[in-house]
Amino acid sequence: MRIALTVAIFALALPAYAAGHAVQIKGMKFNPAKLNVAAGDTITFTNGDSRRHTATALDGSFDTGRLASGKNATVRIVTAGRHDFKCMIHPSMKGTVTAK
Ligand SMILES: [Cu+2]
Repeated sequence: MRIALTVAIFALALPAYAAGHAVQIKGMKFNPAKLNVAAGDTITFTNGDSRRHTATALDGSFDTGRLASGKNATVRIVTAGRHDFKCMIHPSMKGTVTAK
């Protein structure tokens, strides 16, 4: 009952058009590393590695902050366009969100 209520409140808080996307961080990679979304959508990054990672947009449009092992963070993509992102701790880890 409590769970159903929480889900209902969460659903009401989101605009009707917003979709949720998921990115797993595993083996020092973002999976998927390239996402196509709509402006207003959310992306949940989950860290499946034992070390800390971030998903940080180079244009400042989103940042998960440091995610410890097993933790996740959800960001909203507000503006259309291409948003390249990387892990601030491991700069070789890269990805791209393209929002229309
Ligand atoms: Cu990293």
